Amino acid sequence: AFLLNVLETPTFRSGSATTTFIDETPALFKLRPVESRTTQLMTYIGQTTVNGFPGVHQHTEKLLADFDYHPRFKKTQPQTDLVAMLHDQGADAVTKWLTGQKRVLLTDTTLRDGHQSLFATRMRTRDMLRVAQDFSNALPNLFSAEMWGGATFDVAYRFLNESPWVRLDLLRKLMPHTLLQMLFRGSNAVGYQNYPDNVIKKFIQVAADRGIDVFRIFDSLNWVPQLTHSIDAVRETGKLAEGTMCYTGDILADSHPKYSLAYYVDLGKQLVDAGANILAIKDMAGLLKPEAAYELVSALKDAVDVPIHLHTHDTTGNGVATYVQAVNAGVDVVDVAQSAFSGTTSQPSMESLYYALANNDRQPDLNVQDAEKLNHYFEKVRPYYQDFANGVTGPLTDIYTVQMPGGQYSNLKQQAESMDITDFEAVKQMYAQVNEMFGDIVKVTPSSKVVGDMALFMLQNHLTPQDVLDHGETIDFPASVVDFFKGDLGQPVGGFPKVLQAKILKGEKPLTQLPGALAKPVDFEAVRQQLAAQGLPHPTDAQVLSAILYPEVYATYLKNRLKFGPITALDSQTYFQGMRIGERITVDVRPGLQVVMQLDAISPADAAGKRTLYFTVNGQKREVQVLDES
Ligand code: 3PY
Ligand code: ZN
Repeated sequence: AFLLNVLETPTFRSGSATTTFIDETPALFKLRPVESRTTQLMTYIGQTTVNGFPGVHQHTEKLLADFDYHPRFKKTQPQTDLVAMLHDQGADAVTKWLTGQKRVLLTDTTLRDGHQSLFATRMRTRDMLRVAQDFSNALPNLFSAEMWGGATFDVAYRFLNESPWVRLDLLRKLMPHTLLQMLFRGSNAVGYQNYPDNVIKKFIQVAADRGIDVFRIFDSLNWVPQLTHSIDAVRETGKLAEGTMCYTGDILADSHPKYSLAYYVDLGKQLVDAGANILAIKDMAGLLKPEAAYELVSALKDAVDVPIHLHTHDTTGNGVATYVQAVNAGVDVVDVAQSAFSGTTSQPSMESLYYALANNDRQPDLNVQDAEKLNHYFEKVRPYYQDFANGVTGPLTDIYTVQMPGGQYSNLKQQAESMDITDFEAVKQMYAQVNEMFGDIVKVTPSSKVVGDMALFMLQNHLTPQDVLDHGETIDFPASVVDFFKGDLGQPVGGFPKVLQAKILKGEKPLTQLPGALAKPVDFEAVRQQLAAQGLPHPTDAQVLSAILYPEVYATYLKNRLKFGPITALDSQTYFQGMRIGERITVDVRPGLQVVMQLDAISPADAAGKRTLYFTVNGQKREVQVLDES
C-alpha cells in the first residue's frame, strides 16, 4: 500500500513527465523491482486473456498491430496564445479577443465528447498522449480542446484503470498553448448526484490548478440556481466559465411550448447575469435545426454581450448545416471533432465544416491539410475501440422526436442489453413516452439517466404509461426515479407533474429548494484520514476528491493499481484483448525500461479452476496463474 502515495505526487505534476508512456513517478518504479512489475503485467494480461474484458469480444487474431507513432508536425506557435493571454491578462481579455474575431473559432472535442459519444468514453490516455503534441501543432489556432469531464472521470477509473488527474497533468504538459476545456455538470460535478457546495468548489479549484482553462457548466434541468455556485467558483480561479443552456424541444415548432425562443433568451440573460464569461448552447441530442440555430444565435447575440459557443451532436445528420447557419448568425465558437471521431452521435467533422464554409468570410482559421494529416492518427486508433461502438452507422432522424442525447445512446444500449432487452427501438419509443409522462423535461446527464432507467424499468415490467398512472401507488419505482421526483436533481422547467409525483413519492414530501445547499459540507480532513488509514499516507486534494465522488470505484482502482502495476503502458489491443499464444508485445514501461513479453502457452484449468500462463519476458521464462471464471 506504501506505493500508492506516489501516484499523484506534486513532484510528478511539476516534474518531467515528458514521456508519453509513464503515468507514475520514477520513484514508484524504484520501489518495485522489474521482476514484480512484470508479474503485475503478466497478472493483468493473464486475467484479460483468460476471462476477457467486459464488453469486448475476444478475437482469435490480433486485429492490427500496435504501431509506433512519431510526431509528424513541427512546433507551431498559435497566432494568439490564449493560454498565455488567460494567464497574463485574465478571462475578460480572452472574451474580448474572441468577440473581436471575424472568423468562427473551433473547439475540438475528439478527446472527450468524441469518444464518449462514439465508443462509451473508452479512449485510453496512452492513445491521447502519443498524438498530443501533434494535435496542438496541427491545430494551433483552436479556441480550445475539450479533453476532460463528463463521463471521462468515472470511466477512466472504472474501466481503464487509470487516473483522470494524471491524464490532465500529462495533456497539460504536452499541449502548453492550447486552452483545455472540461464539461462540468454543475452541482453534479462529474458524477450523477448532487454534491455539497464545498466539494464543487474544491473540485473546480483543483481542476483549474492542474490545468483546466475553460469550464462548461450545465445543469441537467436548466435550473440556474444550481449553476451559480460553480460559475462563482470558476470566476474565483480566474479561468473561463461557460454558462450553459441545454437545448431541447424545437423553438420553431409548437410541439414543445415550454422551450420557446423567449425561454432561451431569458435563460441566456440569467446565465450572463450569474457571471458567465461565455454563453454555451449545449444541443446534446442534435435537435437544433439550421433555421432554428440561426434564430436562436441571432436572438442571443442581441440579448447578451458575451461570446456564444455552440455545441451540437450529429446524431440527426444535420450538424454541419446547423453550424453554417449559426456561423451566419454570428456564433463565436463551435464544437467539432476529428473526422474519424465525428459524425452520428458525436460532433460534426472539423474538416467537413471547414469545406462547408468555403467562400464564407467566417471560415475558420485552419490548415485543413494539417487537420487531415492529424486525422490519420485517429483513423488508426479507432479500430481499437470498435467493440464499444454503439452500432449507429448513419443519421437517426427519429432522434428529433426521441430526443436522446448522443452521449447516452451507447450507454443506454449497453444497459438495456445487460438486462436482456434487445429491442432498442422499443427502448427509444418508451424513452419518448417517459419524457412525456415526466412533463417534457431537459434530458442530459443525469436527468437523461432517470428517463432511461424508467424506460427500461417499464419495459422489463411490461408497464404502459397508463398502468403507471392507474396503479403507480403500488409500484416500486427505481431509486433514481424516486430521487428525481423528490427534487434531488433540482426543479424541472414548469415543475413536476403533480399526480405522477404523488404516486411515486407515496406521501413523502418533495424538496423545492436547492439540494446542494441542504447537504452537509464534506469534512475533507476526515476523508484524508480515512484514505491514510487505507494505505495512502499523504493523499493529495485530487485523491481526496476522487474518493468523495466515487468511493467504491476509486477504492477498486487503488487495489487494481497495486495488483496490475504499469498497465497504462500496455498497447490498447493488449489492454482490452489480452494476448494470444505465440504473440509478442513490447511494453515501454518508462524511458530506458522496455519489457518484451511473449505468451508461449496456457494450461488447461486445474482442479481449483486455475490456468497457468507461460511467458518469455526479456528472454526469461516466467509464469503466472489465473483463476478461470468461466
Ligand atoms: C455528460 O454530462 O457526460 C454529457 O456529455 C452530457 O451531454
Ligand atoms: Zn455533447
